[in-house]
Amino acid sequence: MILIMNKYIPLNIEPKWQKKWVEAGLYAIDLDKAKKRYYLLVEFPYSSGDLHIGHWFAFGVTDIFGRFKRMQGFDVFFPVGFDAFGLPAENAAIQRGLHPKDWTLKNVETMSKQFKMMGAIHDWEHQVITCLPEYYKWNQWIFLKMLERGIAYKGKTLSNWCPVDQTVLADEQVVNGKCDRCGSDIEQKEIEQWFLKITEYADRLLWTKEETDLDWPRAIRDGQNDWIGKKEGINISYKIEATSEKVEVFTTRPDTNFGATFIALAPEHPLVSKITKEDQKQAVDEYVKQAGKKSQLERQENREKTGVFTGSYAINDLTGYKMPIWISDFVLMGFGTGALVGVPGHDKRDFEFATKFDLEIIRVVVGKDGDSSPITRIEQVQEEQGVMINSSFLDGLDIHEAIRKIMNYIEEKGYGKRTVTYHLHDWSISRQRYWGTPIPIINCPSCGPVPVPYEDLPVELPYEVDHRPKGKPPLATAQQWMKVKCPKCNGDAQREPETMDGFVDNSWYFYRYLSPKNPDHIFDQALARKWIPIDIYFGGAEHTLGHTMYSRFFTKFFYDIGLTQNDEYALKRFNHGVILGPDGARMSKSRGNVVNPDKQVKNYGADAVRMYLAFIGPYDIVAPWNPGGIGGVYHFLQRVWMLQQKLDQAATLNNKDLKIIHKTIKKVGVDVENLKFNTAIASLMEWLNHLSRKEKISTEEYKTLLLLLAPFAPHITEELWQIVHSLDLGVGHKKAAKKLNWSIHQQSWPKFDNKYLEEETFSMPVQVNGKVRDVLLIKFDILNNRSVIEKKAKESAKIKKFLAGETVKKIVYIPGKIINIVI
Ligand code: ANZ
Ligand code: ZN
Repeated sequence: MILIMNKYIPLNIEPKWQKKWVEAGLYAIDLDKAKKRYYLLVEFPYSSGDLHIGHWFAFGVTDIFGRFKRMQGFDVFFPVGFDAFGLPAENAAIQRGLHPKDWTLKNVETMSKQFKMMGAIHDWEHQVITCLPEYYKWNQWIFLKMLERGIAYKGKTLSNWCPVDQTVLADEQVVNGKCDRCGSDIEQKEIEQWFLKITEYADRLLWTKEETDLDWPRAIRDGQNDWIGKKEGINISYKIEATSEKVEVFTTRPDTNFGATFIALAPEHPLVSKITKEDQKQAVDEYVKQAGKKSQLERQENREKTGVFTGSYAINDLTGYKMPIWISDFVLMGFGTGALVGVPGHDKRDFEFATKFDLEIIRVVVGKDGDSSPITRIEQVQEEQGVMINSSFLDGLDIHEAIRKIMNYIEEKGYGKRTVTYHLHDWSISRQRYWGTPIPIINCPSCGPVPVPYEDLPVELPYEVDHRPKGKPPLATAQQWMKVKCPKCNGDAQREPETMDGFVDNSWYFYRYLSPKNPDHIFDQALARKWIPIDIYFGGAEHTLGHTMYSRFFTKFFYDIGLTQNDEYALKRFNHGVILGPDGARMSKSRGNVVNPDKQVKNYGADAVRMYLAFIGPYDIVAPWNPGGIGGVYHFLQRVWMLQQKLDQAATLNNKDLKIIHKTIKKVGVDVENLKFNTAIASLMEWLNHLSRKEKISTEEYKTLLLLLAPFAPHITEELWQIVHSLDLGVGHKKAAKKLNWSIHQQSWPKFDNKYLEEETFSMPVQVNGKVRDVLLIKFDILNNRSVIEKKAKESAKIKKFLAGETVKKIVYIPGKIINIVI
């Protein structure tokens, strides 16, 4: 026996291998020369301070996948970086007197150190830190490009305004109508801001059914489509009685117009002041004031309807009906025309409003249930389908047909015009903050806003500012910095003191990863051609609407200006789960439930922590952190370690051994490919149990075990690999170490041989109209489960192509032999 039995002590091996891997440049890849590219992206972390268990979950588990892909022969690019601008840095400045820059860069340093303890294949050479001028210069560059094309523009929008802090607040910063910082009542105020015209891309951002080349979760596609909220309808104008004014409403259901009984305006609607009658004025003013205290978000919540009558009426041209004009905060100024026509019989919100204020309810649609009685209960409100009644020339038509007919009629008569509206709004990027990208604009008293010339980029953030100014953004206090000459007239001018929303930074960082140091270009176009779209993008489900959609918008813009050749940036998106705090709530510093894994790493090793995180459940699991199970995984690794004792070159493999080897190779490979890490680990454990029962194990099976385990537990497997090799080669092992492929992480993923799996599976040809189009591996134990077999056959990607748009006439299945689908 040549083996020296060391105990498995992770701390003795993990730092050692991490160092050796870096020295050997084991994971460095040349993006330019790489042959089989695989771009693995995980949402980069915010530079918040410490790496917590959530980061390990996001990056450690995906590293398993990356390592697996490497072993399959891919050149895996797995970069890291930091989303480094943002409010917490500024709060640290305000609360603890630390400079946001110092605070952030210190955090980056700590987190990088912690990251490296994971033993991942991260490519640090391509790191990106968004708060550095070499990065944010390109935010400014993009802004100027967008400005040139009219995609960036200055406009006004109603915003939540805190009169005490003199600042705009995001919806999340408004709590019960009050500023979350100072507690004063907020107002809705028209504020000038810089916008990005994402609405110009609304149609292109819509996911269509035909998009089959992108593998994005249904929930994201639907979520984004809902958010874009494309609606085709018509704007109808109604005369206001006894005035020369008209009120224009947007409706998707003009078919119901014979049942229209009121008009409702948003409280901010410009007509309000014009048409309010004297005796209603006081009530209206008071209502408008109260509505101003609610954020737009709060107004959309389902609450009891409120409103005030203006005293004026509009005339419905179709019926001559005098519709009272009300104002109500459930009508949003930012949607349609800011006014709606109320049809209480066929819109639930209108019904609630009408019942509350005793307005008339007229039925104009009979639904599936055949109920044509007067509508008195909300359950009777038929919104989606039915046949028209009480509607003159529309009577008897299906509502969809009626919509077309009445739209034509209204357009012919000149009462209105077809239109498309979107729920999506242009993206306001102005922030009255310090720790962000300065907007590259110079405000000149004679020329107005003038773009900073490209050659003057970046506009760097000044270091010295007052972090708590009243009534102006912090940058406005940096007087030296503010003062500039106007690039147009050379007169005295001032810089734009506002900074960009942090979502600008993270909308395109994955392009910069390709060539983070390139001083002349936003990114290397040749590399982008090769590496974009990203192969797989992991991140949190909370980014359905913001980040993942903004990134699509930026990509489409890059495409339009000829920077890239793809107008989508990721082939596949996977929303990973969330590790909650031990108390079951989302981890957050303020709750004090953030778990830092350093202690566990110290006790059990990075390998055990990574593997445990992959083992706790499916990768989209949402579960509280419970370190209780790490010990079990550690014990598993310990047993793998101890198996050395049983190594025997004379050991032979019997049929049972071979079967479990090949079964496990296959199972682990399929599972990891499908991101089912937990079940992959379970089958490794099963195999280990088999091995533990044996008296001797062969080098071959031990090596295979190590290879399968290598992506999960890279350190222990490397150590054992070296030990096995020295056993293999006797005294010459030093020579082996010098050989090119010395590391286990340079080996290929083992291949399985179907021969050993034969008893469990058989190959079943799948025919379509008598021609073999695919061959499926079927387990013997489901041989007689006809419906499962049929389903499998129909779901095969190859077969689907032939079935698309066809009707299946019959399916002939001969168990254990063949299946034929007749179309
Ligand atoms: C008349 C009508 C009758 C409507 C009916 C619906 C059903 P959806 O419903 O999601 O497609 N609307 C228009 N402008 C609005 C605003 N500024 N704030 C709040 N609601 C507004 O959205 C379109 C409908 O939303 C429009 O169609 C309008 O109500 C309402 F049986 O008009 B409808
Ligand atoms: Zn000027």
